[in-house]
Amino acid sequence: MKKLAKETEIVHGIHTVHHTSMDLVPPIHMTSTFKFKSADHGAGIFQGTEQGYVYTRISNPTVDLLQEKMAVLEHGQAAIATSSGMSAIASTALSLAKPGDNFVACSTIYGGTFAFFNKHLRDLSIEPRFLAPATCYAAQEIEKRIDSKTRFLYTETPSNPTLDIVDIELWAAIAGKHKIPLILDNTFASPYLQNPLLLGADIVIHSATKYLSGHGDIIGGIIVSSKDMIAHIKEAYVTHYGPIMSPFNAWLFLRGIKTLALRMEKHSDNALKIAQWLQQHPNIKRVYYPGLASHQGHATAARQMKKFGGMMAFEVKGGVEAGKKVMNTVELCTLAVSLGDCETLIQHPASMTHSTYTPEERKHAGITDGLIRLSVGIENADDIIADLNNALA
Ligand code: LCS
Repeated sequence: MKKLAKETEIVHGIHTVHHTSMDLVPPIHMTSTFKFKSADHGAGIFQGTEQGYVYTRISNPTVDLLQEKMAVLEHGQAAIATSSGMSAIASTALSLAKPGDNFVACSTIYGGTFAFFNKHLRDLSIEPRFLAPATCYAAQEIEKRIDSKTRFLYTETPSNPTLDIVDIELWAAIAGKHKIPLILDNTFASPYLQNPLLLGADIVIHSATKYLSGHGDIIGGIIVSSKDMIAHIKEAYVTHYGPIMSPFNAWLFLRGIKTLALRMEKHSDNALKIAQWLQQHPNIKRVYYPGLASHQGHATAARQMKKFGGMMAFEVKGGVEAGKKVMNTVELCTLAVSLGDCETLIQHPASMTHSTYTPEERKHAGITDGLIRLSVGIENADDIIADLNNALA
């Protein structure tokens, strides 16, 4: 078949047929174990001389379909679906680094990821070497932190919560030069807006909880990479520690992904309109959105993303107290963490998603106390603007 457009792959994009009943939508294989035809057949599957399923912690047909779809959408060779975005990150990091090793990461990342790196990996004597946002653009600064014990580079773009943009090709070139993998958390962009593996990244991670689900009802994670890397992460971590996705959730993710293109178009168009409106509002101090020409990473984002996504942040004049008033006054925007849902969500990083940082660490990462993060939904943009306008007044 001729190469399919992204929207078509999002709807189709699976080549395996595991069933014979001709369903349009594949069934959910809710089974923990699978029958063997004979003792020899079972032994053959274990040895790899026969094809077949054994046990859902190892693999499951419904989860396989999601993994195959994500490998197609991210242009990788294989994927692993995990129980959460955090377990995707933990599985990847712990399969690559051992006590005594280190890795280099931007300091502006999801607060849960930062805490995992800064506390839990440190406790295991795996050292994170963090870069402040301005230094994430400087090859020299990144390379200065790499030595013979550096096992991977890690970054998000756009970043949570300040929407910093990292030049994926620059980071990939450095990773390639030092023969270490570049892990890229593509949660904010989704595979519809950005494909890091095509730009040289080695491993893509998603908190599937967000845009891949799109409906705010499930938690999950995805790792996409080469066949060899995926086999390594499975063998070194996932199969033995068991942070796998349930077949039921995999089925819901397959359902959510079908509308990814439509949703990302609407999220992006709404966000751009709202960012432009906020930027000219007299009570707004600063807007963080890569779609604005004033954003430091605008040109890079325009090069590596199809549109600029549904996430933004802003600061209100009057600091933390004025920001609190906005969050307590909005009616349509929902005060909640998470992101990527149909509903517009608003939250305060310093006291919520990024309260895992100390005030000094937040300063280093460029996360101000007055910053408010908005996950723009797919409602009518004018209704969201009217709600914000009322709250800002
Ligand atoms: N990566 C990014 C960029 C995230 O934003 C999150 C969660 C994760 C990984 C972890 O994924 P999870 O285990 O939650 O599926 N971000 C959240 C946020 O900003 N608010 O609530 C969760």
